[in-house]
Amino acid sequence: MGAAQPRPLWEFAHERGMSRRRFLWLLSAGGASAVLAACTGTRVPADISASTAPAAPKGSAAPWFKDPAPFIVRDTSGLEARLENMDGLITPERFFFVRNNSVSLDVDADDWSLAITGDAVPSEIALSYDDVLAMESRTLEAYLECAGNHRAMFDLVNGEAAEGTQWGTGAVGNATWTGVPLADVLGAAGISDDAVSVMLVGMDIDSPEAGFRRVIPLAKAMDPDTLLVHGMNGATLPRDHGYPLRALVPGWVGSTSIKWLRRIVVSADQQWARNNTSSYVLIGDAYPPEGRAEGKVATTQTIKSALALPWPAELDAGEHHLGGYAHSPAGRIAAVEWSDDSGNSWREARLVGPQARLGWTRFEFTWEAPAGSHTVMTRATDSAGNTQPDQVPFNRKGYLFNQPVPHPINIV
Ligand SMILES: Nc1nc2c(c(=O)[nH]1)N[C@H]1C(S)=C(S)[C@@H](COP(=O)(O)O)O[C@H]1N2
Ligand SMILES: [Mo]
Repeated sequence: MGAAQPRPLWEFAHERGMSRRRFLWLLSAGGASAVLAACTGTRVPADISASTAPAAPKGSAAPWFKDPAPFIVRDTSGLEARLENMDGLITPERFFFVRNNSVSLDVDADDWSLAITGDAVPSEIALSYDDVLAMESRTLEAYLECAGNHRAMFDLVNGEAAEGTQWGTGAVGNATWTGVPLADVLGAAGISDDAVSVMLVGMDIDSPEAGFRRVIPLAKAMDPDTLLVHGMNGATLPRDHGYPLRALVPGWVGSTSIKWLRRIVVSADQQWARNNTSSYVLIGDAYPPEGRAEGKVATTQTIKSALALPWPAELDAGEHHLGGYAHSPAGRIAAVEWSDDSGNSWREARLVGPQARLGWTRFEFTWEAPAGSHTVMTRATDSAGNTQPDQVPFNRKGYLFNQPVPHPINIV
């Protein structure tokens, strides 16, 4: 008699929470090894050479359906945008970065609901997709950035490597988002006067707490700009970005903008979860711990700027019009300066309008490129007076690096 039949791969993948559609896609793209890699969360090596990694490395599984070709594939959970693909202010969906802590989920909106619960919700409610769509929506332009954007610079610029996906400068995008203010949903549910914290919970079954989640204070939840988003850039929210419904918490680290939203828990107490105790926490000598967190909880983003160029860039000698993007959670960008002498002297770049209140800004300047190897740095200042600092104290998980980035440019 032969050996026992191996268990069908589909059965194994299904038990690990994989959808049939994704299973078939992985199988066709990378065979059984791709399916297994996705099931077991195997990581592929990071790729820092931004200009030559258009597709997923061989044998690795891309846990998304979006075409990875325009992106830098950092590992199986991240598609990093190439800012050089962009010229306008709105990032098209095909160029918008993806960051998944587990995998992109296939959610059937007809079979989905959003629960509003917690000890500060006297009578819990559930909203269907149609219920959400029937509420009044607003549209705003806002940038969305991963807390780990620029993480590779802790190593490349300061010589001290941080843990985690070694993002360059492309874990950020700027889109128009259409959604219902979270405040209206909380109003519809009816929350008690003693409510202080709101936890947003996603559907990811693979994440450590079964549901990727983040807590925000009531005031941020009631901010009219904090949305439950069902539309992106004028179309239905795509699956990789959280269909059918995601949170958008402008100005806060990207991990707060929970995708594939399932549950909102309102409490009269502060709530703690992995994403405000050990993850998305600045851990290091300069960051005293707060509450139950191991360090300082990462909440709002910091002011940053980056050139829209490959890393490293190669240009011909002569005059170039270089461009890039700057953004701050604290207000519009007031100025961007640039330097080609390691920050000894700075010149003013042009800001290309119009600037949305919560969006990013494009800047441009003309550079007469001499032959040889150079670095060009940019430094933004916002309307509140914040400027990118010369030095950011190290934190173990590499969040919120916002020193001016020395962008390598070879003139050939
Ligand atoms: N449910 C869920 N929401 C999530 C995540 C996730 O893994 N699961 N990743 C977060 C992180 S770390 C970031 S930076 C943003 C990225 O949003 P995007 O993939 O739409 O660009 O989504 C956030 N929301
Ligand atoms: Mo993130």
